[in-house]
Amino acid sequence: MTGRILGFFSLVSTAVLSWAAMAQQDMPTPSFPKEWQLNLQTPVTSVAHMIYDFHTELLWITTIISLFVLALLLICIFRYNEKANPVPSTNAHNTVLEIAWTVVPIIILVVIAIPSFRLLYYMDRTSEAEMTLKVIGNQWFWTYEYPDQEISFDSLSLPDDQIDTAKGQHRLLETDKHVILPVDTTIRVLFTATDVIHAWTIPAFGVKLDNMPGRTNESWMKIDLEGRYYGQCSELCGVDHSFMPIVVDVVSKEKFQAWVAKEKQAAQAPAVTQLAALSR
Ligand SMILES: [Cu+2]
Repeated sequence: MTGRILGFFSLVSTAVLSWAAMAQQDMPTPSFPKEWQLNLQTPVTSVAHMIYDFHTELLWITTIISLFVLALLLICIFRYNEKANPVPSTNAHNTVLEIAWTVVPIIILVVIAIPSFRLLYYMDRTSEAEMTLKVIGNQWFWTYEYPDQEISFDSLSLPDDQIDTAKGQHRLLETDKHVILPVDTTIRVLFTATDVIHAWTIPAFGVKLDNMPGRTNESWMKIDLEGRYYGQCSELCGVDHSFMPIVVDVVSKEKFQAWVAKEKQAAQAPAVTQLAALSR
């Protein structure tokens, strides 16, 4: 009997392991940076899209201001140098001009501030989360908890000698266990830490928030596209700060449910196996 129980659970654990291996096989990486790429990583959440658009808007504003200042400088250099303009003007004040160069920058700042605050409040939190992911920073690895699904695990960086570039793996960006999340689902993300400040960051999701020991920060994401996404700890947290990569596999809702079921089974298996061993 004991042998049968053990056999059953070894079968289950083999199935779980092979499923885990399958889940970590090559997936599309829609947002991975390309060589010589300009601009931000391809956004895959509404927040990341809004950050991208806001960044583009700011780039236009700063480009126009820079060109305007450059034009003024060139006019000064060529039209008002000593040779071209031997008798300089003695004007010291111009009321209209002074009002203009005070009011115009205020208008520009307001034009920047309104969408900036709108975005800040939009990305702050969601009231309609379908699930929660809790991200805990440790020196120097991440712990993930899925409170609704009652799953938790640690995710550690893969050392260089375990990186298989033939499989499309990247040095300092791979982890032994991936975060699995469902596509098209509003996910509340809670951030905290056990020791020092870390920052969980996925550029493609537009998520970057400090994991503070002793408090919980909150954000959210709804990922539009299935695939594998990479991130890194973005708060200097100690000597192994650069060894805290993040890998998120975004899968269909069905695959996510299947993964949840397997994880729960895997979590229960060792306890039952121990019991079986005790009863021998
Ligand atoms: Cu860190």
